[in-house]
Amino acid sequence: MKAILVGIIEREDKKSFRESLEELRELVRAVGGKVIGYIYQRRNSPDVRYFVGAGKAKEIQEVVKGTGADTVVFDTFLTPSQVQNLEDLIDARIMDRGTLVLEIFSRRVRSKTAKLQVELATLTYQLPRLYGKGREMSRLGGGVGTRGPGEQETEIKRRAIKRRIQQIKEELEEIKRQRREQRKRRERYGSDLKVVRVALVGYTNVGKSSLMKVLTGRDVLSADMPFATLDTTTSARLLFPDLKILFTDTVGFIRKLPPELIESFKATLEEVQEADIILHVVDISDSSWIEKVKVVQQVLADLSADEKPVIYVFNKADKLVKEEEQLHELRQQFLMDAPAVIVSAQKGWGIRELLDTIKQVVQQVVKV
Ligand SMILES: Nc1nc2c(ncn2[C@@H]2O[C@H](COP(=O)(O)OP(=O)(O)OP(=O)(O)O)[C@@H](O)[C@H]2O)c(=O)[nH]1
Ligand SMILES: [Mg+2]
Repeated sequence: MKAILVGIIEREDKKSFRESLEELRELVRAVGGKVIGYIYQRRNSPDVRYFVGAGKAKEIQEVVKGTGADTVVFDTFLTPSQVQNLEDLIDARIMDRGTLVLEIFSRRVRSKTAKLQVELATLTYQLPRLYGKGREMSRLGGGVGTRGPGEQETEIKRRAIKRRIQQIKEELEEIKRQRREQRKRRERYGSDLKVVRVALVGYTNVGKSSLMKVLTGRDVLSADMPFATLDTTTSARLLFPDLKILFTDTVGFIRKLPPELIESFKATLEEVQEADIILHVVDISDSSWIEKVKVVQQVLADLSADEKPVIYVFNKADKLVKEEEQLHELRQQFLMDAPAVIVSAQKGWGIRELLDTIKQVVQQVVKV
């Protein structure tokens, strides 16, 4: 994939515009693509027809021709008609943040649940975009740009998709039910043993899985790329002789995540909704960590999990100081209106303090 990225600067918000495009570049890389150029436009609101202005859209077509780019990725969620208009004008595959994130997810999924969730998200995303010549379908299917057959066939496809969506929803409902059963069984085991559920949440690539490994010894995948984790893993650790903590590692969030995706991942994210305590993991070596914290807080609110007790875990401290003894020097910089601990999952720094903080919060949450 040779891609050109397109974004608009709304108002004077240059910083978030730049960060958003940089992130989009990482997402293109995650599907093995290469970014060969950027095109942007300042405007107060997106154009209804092309997202960018008509003149700019023509310019994109020129650049595509000149550079041999095969894909144009828009840093937004395009409407179905915008996709069609752009495809009519530009001789390349048109993608937006939604299709790109969905493509990453479809390439990464392994487990049955995650596969179903991604398929559901993809179909839900496709459905309203399936119209006219049915081109959208072949495009999203990653196939060759075959011009689709016609209205009638589109209608047949729509019905098939709807049926499949219904089927997946039922299967996911069944999986949810089984997970609930499992949770109950885990909790019942040993009646004098108290169980507290702690969910690790955070922006993608901040180190949730690395922390999970340090906290529970469970060998989960961690990697320097967006969305390494697509399924939840739960693992236990005894904190007091009679208190078991169930840690759950979850899917990372990202700004402008397709709503269809969050909706589809509800089976997985139910672990977050059911948690007693949230560990909100933050990468403090990232200069835009505050914006990312806000994104995560918003998703938690969408999941109705924003009222739960939170512990902020400021990770990757080893990128800011050389030794564990220097962690306290960072404290002034990273104050929150909730308990916060500075750690390095990679070096194992601050883990003792993190466990102590979890204990304290547990004592407030449940009577131990
Ligand atoms: N320097 C440093 N790197 C870290 C630390 N913790 C994690 N990393 C690195 O950060 C990258 C992402 O780590 P993961 O644990 O996969 O992050 P995640 O939050 O689970 O990411 P997703 O599952 O993709 O959302 C990996 O390359 C890790 O090695 C840390 O404390 N210090
Ligand atoms: Mg992970």
